[in-house]
Amino acid sequence: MIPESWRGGEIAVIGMGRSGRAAARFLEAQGLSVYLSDAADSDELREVAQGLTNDRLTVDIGHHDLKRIANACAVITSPGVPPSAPPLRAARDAGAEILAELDLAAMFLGDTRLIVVTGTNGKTTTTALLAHILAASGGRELAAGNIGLPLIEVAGQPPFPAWLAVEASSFQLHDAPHLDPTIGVVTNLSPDHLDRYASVAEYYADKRNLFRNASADSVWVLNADDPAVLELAAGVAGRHLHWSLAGDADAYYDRTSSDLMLHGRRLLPRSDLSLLGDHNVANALAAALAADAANVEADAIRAGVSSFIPLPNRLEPVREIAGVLWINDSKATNVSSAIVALQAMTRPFVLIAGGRPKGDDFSQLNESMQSCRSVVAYGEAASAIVDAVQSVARAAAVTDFEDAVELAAGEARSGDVVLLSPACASFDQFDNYERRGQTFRQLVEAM
Ligand code: UMA
Repeated sequence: MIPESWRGGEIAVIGMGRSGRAAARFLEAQGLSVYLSDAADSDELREVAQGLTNDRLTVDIGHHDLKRIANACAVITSPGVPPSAPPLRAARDAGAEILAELDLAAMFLGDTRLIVVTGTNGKTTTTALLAHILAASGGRELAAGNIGLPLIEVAGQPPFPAWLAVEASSFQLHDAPHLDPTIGVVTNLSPDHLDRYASVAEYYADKRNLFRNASADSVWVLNADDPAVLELAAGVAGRHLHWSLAGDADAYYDRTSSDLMLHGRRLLPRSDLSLLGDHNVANALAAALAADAANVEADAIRAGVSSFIPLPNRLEPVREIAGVLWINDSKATNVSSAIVALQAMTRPFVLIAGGRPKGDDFSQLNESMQSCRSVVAYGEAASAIVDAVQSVARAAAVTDFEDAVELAAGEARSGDVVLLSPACASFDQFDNYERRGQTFRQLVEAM
């Protein structure tokens, strides 16, 4: 339902990425006046602006009209725009309502029950797996939010599904007062995005916004092995369910029989999972437990989990060449995510890491380097990575990504893995981590 006050003026949409474009289109289709702006300027943005502009939708690129934003009835923001950015500061100073694109969508999704997945790592795989399980129990496979499809696009295309898997980042949770998950999942917590947050506590505080509308009817699916997750959810209203890799819980991994267990019963053997690594067993337990809380039958959960294939860029096996398996984990844009990949290695490996550092401590990688043959570091973080790891592994620094791949090929021996798990953002040499993964895949395919 459109708030009446929104009809009296203009809605400002900040940022013209996927979220901003989709939000502007949605609002315009509701008959509202929209002012969309982006600080950046490029041929691509100009072209998109041309396609979007009409009587109700004005687009500015290359700058934000702060006065216009301050006078807006409401301001819809994109995840990549930090709260300290001038347009959001102007909106706040003027007392305008600021809502994340995700939150705007939540206002319009009718009776759809949301399963919202957040956490530092594993949330995309868990969300995709949940969507796959929901599809195995009938309906189309649909996952939205940080995973790539802006939630507002789903809100613009009724009929809505009964249940929907949504990945939410801390950025999206920052301005999400309407988001009210029927089921919420927290995969794990560790320091991340310290280029945007002044402290880890600030980052966790945004994650805690998942619980903002908690009530006795809410269900929270939590990682029992992660004290930070348990602390985050402590005292939150609703039913708390837990999964664990370490011991008994609502869903757990039985290491003796190698089975995934749900409410004390065998759900499926680990060998039925095509995902690599213990962290993916955790993701599967989380998704299974959330699906069970959404009343999905055990048979559909089993069918969904066992037919799920790894997502691109997340420990994605690309190709085996002369006994060397090349794995693309470009999604590992922070140290904790790269550690998870290192721990999943069952063969000696050559690690390719680097890109733009996000303030993480690279020496944390060292504890998981026992079977590392060598490290090839590239990009802006190259020398920092070499300095941090050279006490435990042979390490070399190069500038370009392509050179890193070539050097890694020379380092690896038959039986090894070459693992791209950068522990850094991609932005020094690529538009995003997907492009970095795609380039890796292409280079490996061309060998
Ligand atoms: N901008 C301004 N003014 C500013 C600052 C930025 O206009 O002061 C502009 C930028 O020029 C840019 C736009 O704002 O054009 C920001 O767009 P965006 O970064 O929010 O990009 P979207 O395409 O809308 O993508 C976002 C998420 N991006 C981020 O959170 C950085 C996508 O998550 C998400 O898939 C998409 O919405 C749909 O929901 C990506 C991501 O990297 C995958 N997420 C982070 C992560 O997973 O670690 C959180």
